[in-house]
Amino acid sequence: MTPMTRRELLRTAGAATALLSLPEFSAGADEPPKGYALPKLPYAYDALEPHIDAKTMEIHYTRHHQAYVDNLNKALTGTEWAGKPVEEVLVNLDKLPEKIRTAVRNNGGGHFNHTLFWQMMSPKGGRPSVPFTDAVAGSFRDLTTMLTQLKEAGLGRFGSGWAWLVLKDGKLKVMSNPNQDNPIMDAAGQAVLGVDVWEHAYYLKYQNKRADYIDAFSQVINWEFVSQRYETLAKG
Ligand code: MN3
Repeated sequence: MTPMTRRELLRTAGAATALLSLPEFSAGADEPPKGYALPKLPYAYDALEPHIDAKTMEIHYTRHHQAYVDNLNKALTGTEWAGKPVEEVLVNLDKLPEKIRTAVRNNGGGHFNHTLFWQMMSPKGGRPSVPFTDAVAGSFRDLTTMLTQLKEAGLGRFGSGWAWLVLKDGKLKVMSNPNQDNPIMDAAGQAVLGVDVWEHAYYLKYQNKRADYIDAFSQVINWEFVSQRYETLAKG
């Protein structure tokens, strides 16, 4: 094998450096990166076993969530909305060009929902805070009743979607949305807790038994995160 000339070596090293420093989203050469990126998963793929299996977590995160991120970036590239906080984009869907509106609704919703969803679960979920417990008691009698309603909403969703615990005008309520819709899209409130009831979230382990999956989900809820989220949202 011919040893590399100094010139070749420099060229190769330069190419490698350029590749590494490539922004996650290719804007113009002088513009900062404007794209969305997959957030870091706050635990290992197998951390929620046996309730949520490692294979499902890995595929859900690296393929499904990644696809929402990639397609959102693709849809928004070259528009004034590229790089805006995803929440801001989702509450302004009616202002987006019509030809990208559906793609942004689906993929922006997918990115936003899953970013929340990963944080709403944890191997050590802690306990609901007193202010959150009181708010749940005010709207549902108790936590168990709220979780039962959340499960019913998830089971009642035909096809793919989400069941949510939502804060709207200081009150907590349960609702469900189709596809990757989030309550903020229709000004229905802010999601405090949510469960993904797309088959991709549970089929490998639970097959068609969505009820068993929702029960398992309720075992890994990150009550500390959910309580904090409630308290932050309640302050307005
Ligand atoms: Mn999903």
